[in-house]
Amino acid sequence: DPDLPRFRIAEVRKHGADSDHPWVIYGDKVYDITDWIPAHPGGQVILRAAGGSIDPYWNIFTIHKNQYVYDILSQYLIGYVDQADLVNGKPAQDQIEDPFENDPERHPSLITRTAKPRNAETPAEALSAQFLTPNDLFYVRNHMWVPTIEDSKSDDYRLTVELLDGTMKEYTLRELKTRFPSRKVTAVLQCSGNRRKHMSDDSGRQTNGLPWTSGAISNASWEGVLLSDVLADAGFDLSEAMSGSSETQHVQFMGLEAYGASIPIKKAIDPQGDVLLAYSMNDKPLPRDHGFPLRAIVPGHVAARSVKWLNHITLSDEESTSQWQRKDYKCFGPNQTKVDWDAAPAIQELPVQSAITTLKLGKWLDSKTEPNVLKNDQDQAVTSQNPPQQEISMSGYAFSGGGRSIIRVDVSLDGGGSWTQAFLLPDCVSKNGMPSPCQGHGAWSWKRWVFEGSVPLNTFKEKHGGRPNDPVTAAANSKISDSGQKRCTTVLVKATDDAYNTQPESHAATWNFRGNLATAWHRVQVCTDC
Ligand code: MTE
Ligand code: MO
Repeated sequence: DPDLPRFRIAEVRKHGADSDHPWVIYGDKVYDITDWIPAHPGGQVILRAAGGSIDPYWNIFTIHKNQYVYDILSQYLIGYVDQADLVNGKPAQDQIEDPFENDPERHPSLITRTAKPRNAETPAEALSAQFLTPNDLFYVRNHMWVPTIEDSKSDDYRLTVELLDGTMKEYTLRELKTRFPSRKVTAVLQCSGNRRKHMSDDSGRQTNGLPWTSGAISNASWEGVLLSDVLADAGFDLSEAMSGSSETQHVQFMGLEAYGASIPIKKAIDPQGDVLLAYSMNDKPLPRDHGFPLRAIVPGHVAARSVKWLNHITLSDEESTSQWQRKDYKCFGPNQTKVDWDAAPAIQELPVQSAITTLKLGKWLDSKTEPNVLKNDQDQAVTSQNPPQQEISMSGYAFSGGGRSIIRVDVSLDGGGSWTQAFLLPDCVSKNGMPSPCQGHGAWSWKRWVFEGSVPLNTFKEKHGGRPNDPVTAAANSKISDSGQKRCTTVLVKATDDAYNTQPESHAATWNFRGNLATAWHRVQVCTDC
């Protein structure tokens, strides 16, 4: 409609989130979204775009790129952006807000997979160097921008809890900290996409999602209050739920930027489940990237359920309706590429996992000539020449979900032909009168393992293509020159948990098109030019 008015962008900016009539720009059009806000399925998050362009947000929430949504928006058209503010028919790039501009600074050693939104893995060396991953090296998985809460206002940060009957109760962070006993729980968070790159590389089949190697997992000590204490205070009947007769089946968590997920009520009320509303990480306030000022921690479950920037909890008879609950974080068979999402359950407890995170080659140990002992069926003692041996040392992590502990880590130096056991570090044992650093009722933390051994020269076979992108392989092979004959062997690791669950041999067998739960034996090729 050419008769509609034209607005300068400066005018649109006055209609921000705090105004009575929030406006947004889409393309070169201006919309008054006041009446849409209460009906917007994503809730108030739409206000994030108010006063500016909605395009960069729809690039994040791609679900909006759909005729149905355009039709809704068109009802709210009030005018156009003034020609003076347009370049090639669109607002100039410098006029469009960057949704990520207030994201925090990040440690340069994190391995960035995407910058906006921020997705970065913990560097391999840091994974096994310490039992508790330092906050600034903890992997980051953000679907959207990092919400900004000022430090000075964090005690007034509000969490609302809504029961099945609609009853609402509100808590400030100050109330949570003062009215409930604080708890510490040491727990791993692992993304369902950890090792996805191994799955696609080893199976030779593409997967959808970020190409994480072994670093979408970290371990920390979390402090907060028990979810079950807060639910009880809000009026939820824990004993009814314990008896299994509550209509409430799920606890839905919502984050400030519209991320959402849920967990079964059974986990939430389990007195040994240790589900926290956490405000502290490794004895420091939660960093912004990890959910400041409040996040859920659901130990033993896939990290997608540990919702950051938590501001709303809903008790419900159904799961969260978010795509991260109903789609995305599910697995299907290797043959299933067009799926009925509802046919598979959402990932909750994690399966058993392990990885090699450091690998060093040491000296060649000289060949030894050893006299053979005379055996019964021999009439002559012979001396045998033992081949030289390549020293090798490795370390890594092993972890299982559901609080199941790791009972054994098996290592092979010859591609799975023979096996030996790695040493499990006693991280959770109290030392010198000091209490154990592991808190909580389950084996929520990883076990770090180390292995020292040697590989006989004749184990190395002629070279068959390396995996130069794997940081572990690259580090191990950095001593090997590119020229000349190479002989390689594959070292690998697998772990077993206390239910005797163990990892699958191949990624091909558990391949799924979303690349979730890549837990096959971690293989690393080691080469020599001897
Ligand atoms: N919570 C919110 N609000 N937004 C998110 O994008 N990502 C989830 C989960 N909680 C996410 C979230 C996913 S998929 C993972 S793996 C973990 O947070 C990552 O937690 P971290 O960044 O602290 O390692
Ligand atoms: Mo994740």
